[in-house]
Parts: sequence; C-alpha cells; structure tokens
Amino acid sequence: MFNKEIETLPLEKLRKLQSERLVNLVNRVYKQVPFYKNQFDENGVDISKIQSIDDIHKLPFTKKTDLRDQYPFGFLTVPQDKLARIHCSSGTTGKPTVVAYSKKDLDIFSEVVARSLAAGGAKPGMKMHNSYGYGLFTGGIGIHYGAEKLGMTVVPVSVGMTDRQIRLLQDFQSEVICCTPSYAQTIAFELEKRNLSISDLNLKYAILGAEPWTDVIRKDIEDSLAVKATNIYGLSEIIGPGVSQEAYNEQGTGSYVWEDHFYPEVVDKDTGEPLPYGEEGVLVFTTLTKEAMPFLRYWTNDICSLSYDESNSRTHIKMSTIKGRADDMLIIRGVNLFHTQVEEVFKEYKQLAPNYQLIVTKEGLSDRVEVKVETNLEFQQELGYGNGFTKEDIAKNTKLVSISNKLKKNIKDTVGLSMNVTLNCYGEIPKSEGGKLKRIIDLRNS
Ligand code: DLL
Repeated sequence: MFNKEIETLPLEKLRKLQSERLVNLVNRVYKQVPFYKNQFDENGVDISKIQSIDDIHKLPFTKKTDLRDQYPFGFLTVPQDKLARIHCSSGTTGKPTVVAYSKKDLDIFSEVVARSLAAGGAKPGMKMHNSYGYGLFTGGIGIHYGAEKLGMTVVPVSVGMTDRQIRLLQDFQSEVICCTPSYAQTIAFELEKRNLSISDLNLKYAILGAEPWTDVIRKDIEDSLAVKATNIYGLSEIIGPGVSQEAYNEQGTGSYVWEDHFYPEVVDKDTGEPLPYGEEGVLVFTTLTKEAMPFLRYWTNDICSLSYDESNSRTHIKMSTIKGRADDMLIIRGVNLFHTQVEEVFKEYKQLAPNYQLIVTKEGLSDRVEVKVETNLEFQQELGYGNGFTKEDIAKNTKLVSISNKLKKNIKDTVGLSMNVTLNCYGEIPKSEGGKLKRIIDLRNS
C-alpha cells in the first residue's frame, strides 16, 4: 500500500475526518463561490446545520450544465494566480468543461494516483509505459506524476503510433502499462499481427480505465498481454484518474474509492434520493479536500453501486464497475438497454473480439439497432481471411453467416430485443481520440 495509515484508517476515524472536511468545505464555498451561495439560499440550506458527513444529502447537486454556465472560472475559490494547472474537456458537444488545480490539489492528485497504481500491482523501481493521452486530457499527465510519486520510472509515450509503443515495450521491458482497455487491445492486436511473442515483453500489470469495460475484455487483455489487469476510474471534474482503483489481489470485487478525498454516494437517477449499498444508481462525488475548484455532490451520470466489506484489506468503500452512463442508457422500443448487456452475449463466442458498437437509428416509427462486432484474428486466419474480409465475403461464407445468425438469436433471447448484427474484421471499428472507444452511436435525433 502506498499510504497504509490512510488506506486502513478505522471507519470511525475516516467518518470524523470526512465530517471535518465537509463542514470546512461548505463554509468555504458558501463564502467564495456565488453559485453555491445562491444555490444554498434558494434551496433553504442552512450551513450551520451541516455538521457531519451524514448531513451531506441536505446539499444540492452540482451538474455538468452548471460547470458550463460558470465557464471558465465561476467555481474558483482561489485567485487565478494561485492556479498551478488547468485541464479541460475537448468541448466537442458545447463549451468545454474546465477544471483548475492549485499546487495542493496537484499533490493530492499525485497521492491518489500513487495509491491507485500501488493497489494495481505497481511498485517503486518498476517501469511504467504510460499510453494515456498527454495534454488537456487528465489521463496522461495525471498518471505520470502519480507514478513518479510512487517511485516508478515513467515512459511518457502517450497514445498512438502503436509501432513505436511496441518497440519501446520490447526495448525498455516495462512491467506496467497504463492505457484505455481498448488501446490495450489494439497493442495486443498489433503484436499478434507482427507475430511477436508476449515473452518478448516484460509486462506484468495493466492499469486500465477512462472508458467502461467488462470481464470479457479483461480476460482478452490478460490472455493476450500476459498481465494482471485492474480498473482505474476517475473524471476530470473530481480530479482525473485515481478517484478509485481495483486492487490486483481483489480483482472482480470493485474499486476502492479514496474517500478521505472524494466522498461517494449512489442516488436514484430520477429522484436523487440516496440508495443503500448494493443498489445501482447515479454516482455522485463531493471533493472533500480540493482547494481551487471544489464540487459538492457532483452528478457524474455514471451508473454503479457501492459496497462495503469488513474483510477487505482497506477500509475505504468499493464501487462496482461502471455499468454505463445514465445518458448512455438507451431506450429501445420502450426497453431500457445498456450496451454492456449486449457485450455479455459475446462471452459465448470464441470467434469474436470484444470490440463492438451499437448504432441506433429510426426505421419509420420504430427504433433499429445494428450491432457491429469484430471477429478475432485467429478465427479470420482459420477462415483464410487473415487480411480481413469484405461484405461480399461475409455473404458467401457459411461460417460467418451462421455466427451472425446465431448471435442475432442469442441477443434476442438474452436482452429481449431484436437487433441486426454486422460482422467486422479485427481492427475495423474506429477508436475515438485518446483511445476511448465509442460504444453507442445514437442517430435517432439527427
Ligand atoms: O477519463 C479520467 C481517467 C483517465 C480515468 C485515465 C481513468 C484513467 P474524463 O475524460 O473526464 O476523465 O472522463 C470521465 O470517463 O465519468 C466515466 O464515464 C468514464 N470513465 C473513466 N474511467 C472509467 C472506468 C477520465 N474505469 C468519464 N470505467 C467518467 C468506466 C470510466 N468508465
């Protein structure tokens, strides 16, 4: 553990620390952020009544639209000349979301990333191949400084130019790789294409996040890169990567939220009411220690559940994997659908690679879903399509036709919705910038 004292702090002490931090924060933002003063006054929030972390539900939520309305610096609680760094979203869907950090915030950022990397198996002295995008995205730089803080040697390669990545992985023999799960799959694919053996590399741990992924993808990456793969979660508004992390020796049981800094709640997506442990809802965070741009009850839109188990190695709470985003939940002909439900069906098929996209369109008054999914290289080679296949090839090949028909039926039986299935060759489905794969393209309103 990077910070054993805090990571194993007895619950009672953790709650006391959170309470002190919350009271301090509420008083600070009431005085310094006009947005919060107005919100408290309008909602009748009496700050003298916020005395412990159990009072947190009395506070209003902060939403992404509020950040856009306060663009760029409306949420600042320090003068601009005290800022040490500014990150922001790409702003492709409107004004970018700005997040600003003081020197103290950057220290906290490195601390939580160092804790996360250590929980994911990384150790001082190991080399870290960092393929998260560097720049305005918090992934690259955030992981970078956390790895240095842990005492690792960082290879700041960023995303893309996979040829060079593979050469550096071979030459430097890095033990840890950090990137999106979809980029880890791209690297594995390129290795296979070049007939390189994983024994040419020295990878042991992959710390993956920035997009939703499931156990199907985990298995694919662990098999193809010979690593232990763990989940790292975070979002720029809260700090960046390192809000939570799965421990490498507790895989599959959720990711520890570093709740001395980020207090999590899961709430009902329609009513905002807090939900008990184990129930799925929208994840909400309060940044208990952030100095420059703190947020109260920030509505992440990510869907998950929280769970606490006394036998865990750390006392901090765990969050489940992200099932999807509240705004990613599709309603298809009246039925709620997360893309991860379709992904579950792919588990049965050893011919498929877990790269897929759901394209939703309107056909008359009805919704139409097309599932694009890639076949894997091994299967393609078996069929004699090592270099890929065309639409015409699919129609002519009985094995390909049979798989897409079987898949269509399985999806209908499992998810309860009819969808069209299109097979794509490995590597054909485009990845978006920074290595994040867009799983849903909803064209119904365009
Ligand atoms: O993606 C920060 C990050 C960088 C996290 C590197 C992990 C590793 P944003 O670009 O602000 O920040 O995107 C945040 O990405 O609300 C989730 O919807 C999604 N997300 C991030 N990590 C995970 C994960 C970074 N492990 C948004 N699983 C979040 C599922 C994730 N979704």
